[in-house]
Amino acid sequence: MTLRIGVVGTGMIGQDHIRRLASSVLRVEVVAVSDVNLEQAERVGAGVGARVYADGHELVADDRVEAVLIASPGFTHEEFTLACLAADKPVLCEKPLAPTVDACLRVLEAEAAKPRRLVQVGFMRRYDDGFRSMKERLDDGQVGQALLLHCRHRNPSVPPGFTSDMMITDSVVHDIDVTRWLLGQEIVAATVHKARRSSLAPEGLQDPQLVLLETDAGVLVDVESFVSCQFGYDIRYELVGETGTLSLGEQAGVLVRQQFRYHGPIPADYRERFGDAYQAELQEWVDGVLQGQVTGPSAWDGYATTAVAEAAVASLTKGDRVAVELADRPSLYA
Ligand code: NAD
Ligand code: ISE
Repeated sequence: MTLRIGVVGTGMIGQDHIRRLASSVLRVEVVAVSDVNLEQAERVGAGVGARVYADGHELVADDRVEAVLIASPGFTHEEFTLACLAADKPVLCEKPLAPTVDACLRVLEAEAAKPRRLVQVGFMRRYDDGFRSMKERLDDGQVGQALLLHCRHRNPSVPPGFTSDMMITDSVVHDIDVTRWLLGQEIVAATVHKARRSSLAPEGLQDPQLVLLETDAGVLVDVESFVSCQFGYDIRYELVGETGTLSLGEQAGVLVRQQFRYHGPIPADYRERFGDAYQAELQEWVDGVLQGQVTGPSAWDGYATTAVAEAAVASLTKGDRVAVELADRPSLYA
């Protein structure tokens, strides 16, 4: 069996997903691509023999397309996800599910009326071997109950136009999702502190920031968001439990010890660091859809993450602790 999918958005991550789907993900064929940048879509589509659409809605309506991957910018996610739901087609939507709480709630409402889940959100860290191992050990009781979680999220640089809010809505959303998934708890408040600004940060960017999250069980989570760190893409985690700690080790491949020194490579960006996680995310999504199931990060996870991110952005603006109020969880996401 082969799943025929369409991809909306042929930019940076869309091309990375399409290349992976065409080369190493099994039981899948990219039959259509879409982008408002038609020239780019035609070039990418030609590379995999896919039909090309300027309008993503035409791609969703194409009978050959059985499932959709959305890799266009966040502000387009609501309309394409709703179109997939209306057409009863499974959809893997890149993060965020939608940029505002209200937009996420509209998606939740549309999906909650269905007999089964169709929407998955692209929180790929849940598919990373290191993160999975941390969760297995925590759930296994190896370090007792979680008390604290330290997260470091460093990017060497960001594209022009990246804002201080995006350090939360584009980057820290991954740490918010990992926190909820790893601990199995909801986040009830966010406080953002502005650190001394790096002289190398793009003009106007408040970089770095320290985001403090509180969970409903009282676990405190600190997230360093630093997007102009210069030296590489650096993701670190340490969970402090009652009887021990769980640390995500270096992911750099081979560490060389030689002539009284040791050294190793640092990933350049998330495509390199999380390449295996994207592979597992796509393969598990394809296999699940072929079996009529969508089991990865849900629209509820997308909604809850956006709600926390919105609170954190409000805290960045106001300087205060901001509480997170979640809607009632529909039974589809029990
Ligand atoms: P990008 O700007 O490189 O690509 C987006 C593409 O979408 C562009 O080619 C643009 O022309 C196209 N587009 C814009 N409006 C469209 C529309 N209405 N219909 C079809 N195409 C449209 O951005 P990117 O970095 O590839 O990010 C895309 C999405 O993926 C974002 O939501 C981003 O947050 C997410 N992302 C996720 C990860 C991850 O690690 N999970 C990494 C990077 C990006
Ligand atoms: C980017 O959009 C991603 O999603 C990456 O995973 C994240 O690490 C990076 O900070 C974001 O800008």
